[in-house]
Amino acid sequence: MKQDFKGQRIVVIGAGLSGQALVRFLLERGASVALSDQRTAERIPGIEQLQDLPVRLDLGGHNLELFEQADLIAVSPGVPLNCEPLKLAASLHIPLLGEIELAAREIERPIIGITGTNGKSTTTSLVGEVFRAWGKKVFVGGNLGTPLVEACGQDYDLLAVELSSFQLETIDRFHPRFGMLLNLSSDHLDRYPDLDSYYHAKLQLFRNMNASDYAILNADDPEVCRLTADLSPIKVWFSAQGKEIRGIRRVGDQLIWNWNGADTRMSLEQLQLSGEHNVENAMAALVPALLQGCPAELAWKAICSFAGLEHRMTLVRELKGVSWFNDSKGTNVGSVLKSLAGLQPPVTLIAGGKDKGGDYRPLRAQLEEKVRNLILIGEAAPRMAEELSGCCTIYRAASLEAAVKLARQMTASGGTVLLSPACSSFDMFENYQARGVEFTRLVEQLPAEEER
Ligand code: UMA
Ligand code: ADP
Repeated sequence: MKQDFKGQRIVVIGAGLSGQALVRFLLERGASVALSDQRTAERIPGIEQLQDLPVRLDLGGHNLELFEQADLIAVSPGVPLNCEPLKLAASLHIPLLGEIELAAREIERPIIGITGTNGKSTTTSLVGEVFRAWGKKVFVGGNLGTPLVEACGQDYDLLAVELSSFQLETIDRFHPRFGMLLNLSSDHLDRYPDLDSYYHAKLQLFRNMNASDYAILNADDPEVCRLTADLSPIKVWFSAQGKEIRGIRRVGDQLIWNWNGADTRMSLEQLQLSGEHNVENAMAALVPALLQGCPAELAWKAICSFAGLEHRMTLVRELKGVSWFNDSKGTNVGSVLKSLAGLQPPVTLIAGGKDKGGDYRPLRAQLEEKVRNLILIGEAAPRMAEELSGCCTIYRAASLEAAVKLARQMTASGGTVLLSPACSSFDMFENYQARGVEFTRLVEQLPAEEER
C-alpha cells in the first residue's frame, strides 16, 4: 500500500539518481520535500527535470537548518552517515531512512536481495533473465541502476535487487525472501573505518530474514562462511570448488543442483559468460528460480543465452594483433584479480582512479605473472606506484587519453590492453559507465597505422 506522508517535512540528501527518484516518490505520497546536495545545479545531471515540481531545491552545500527542521531524512546511498548534516539529524533523533527501505515498505511481492563485493550486477541480471524466461514479470535494479522506488506501484511478480553496503546501512524493516551473499573482499575503505565495518553493512541484508526465508551463500569464501554461521534463514550453498554441500556445485564441466535428495545436472559447455567467477554468478542466480519450481532446463538455457554486461571485460577492438578490453567496472582489487586471471601475458594494464583506501599489494603476484606494463592514472596513482613497485614497468599518465596512447605504443602484437582500474571513477568521471564509454571511444578512434 502507498505510504501517506501528508504534512511531513522530508529532506532528501543527495540529488543523483536515487535522490531525484525519491523526490518524485515522496511528492506523490503527499510529503513536503526539500532536496539538498553539496553540488551546484550545473554539476547535477538531470536536475532540470525537477524544475516544474513543488520541491525546494537547496543546492551547492548542505543547509543545516533544513535538516534540523525535518521530520524524516531520506538518504542517498553515496552520502556517508557521518557527514555533518546527518550527524546533526541523528543527534536530534530525526529518523534517517534509505531509498531501499522507503521503497520496500510498499512492496508485497518477493524480493531477491543480492549483495557481495563482486558479481552483484551480473548475478542480478542473470536472475532477471531466468525469471523472464519463465514468464514472470520481474523488476531488475537497485544498485545496478534503476532505483527501487521506481518499482513501487508497478505490478511485478518478484524483484531482483542489487544491494550495495551503502544501501544496506539505511534499512530498518527491509525483509527480502531470498538474500544472496556472493563473496567478501576488501572495498570501500574510504567510507568504512575497517573491513569489519564494511562486512557488517553487507550482513544487514539478513537482519530481518527468518527461518522460512533463504540465504544463498558462497561455500568457497571463508569470510562468507565465517560471518553467516549463525543466520536464521535456510542456507542454500554454491561451490565452484565442488564441495559436497546442500545446494549447487561445480564438478568438472557440470553443475549439480542437489536439493531434497535429488540431483539435477547442467552442462557448463553452453555458458557464454567466461571465467570462474561467472560460474559462481550463474550458480547463485539459478537458486531462487529452482527453489520456486522453475524447470532447470529452462533456467539454464536463459543463463547460457546471457552475453554479459557492458564495461565488464568487454572486448572493444582487435587492432594489429592486440586485444583491447574495457573492464571499467573492475573497481576493486578482487575484481581486477578475476579479470587478469582470464588473460594470457603480456598484458598492458591501465589502472587507477579515486583511491578507496584499500591495500593494492594483493595485486603483486598476478602483476608479476601477467602484466608487462602498468599505466597509472588518477588520484590513486602515487600510492599504487609505491605499493606495486618492482612487479612490472610502471608509467604514469595525466589522462585516460594519454594512457591509451601510451598503451598503444608499448603493446606489441599478441599482447592485450586491459582497462581495469581497481578504483572508482569519481575523481575523473561521472561514474564507471562514463569512464568505460570514454575508453571505448578512444580505442575505437585509434588509427589503424600507428603515428610515429
Ligand atoms: N552528495 C551530497 N553530499 C554528500 C555526498 C554526496 O550531496 O555528502 C551528493 C553528490 O553531490 C551527488 C549525489 O549525492 O550529487 C549522488 O548520490 P549517490 O552517490 O547516492 O548516487 P546516485 O546517483 O543516487 O546513485 C546511487 C548509487 N551510487 C552510489 O552508491 C555511490 C548507484 O550505484 C546506483 O546505481 C543508484 O543509486 C541507483 O540505485 C553506483 C555505485 O557506484 C553504480 N555504487 C557503488 C558500487 O557499486 O561500488 C556502491
Ligand atoms: P558488482 O556489481 O558487484 O560490481 P559486476 O557483476 O558488475 O559486479 O562485475 C564487476 C567485476 O567484478 C567483473 O568485471 C569481474 O572482474 C568481477 N567479478 C564478477 N563476478 C565476480 C565474482 N563472483 N567473484 C569475484 N569477482 C567477480
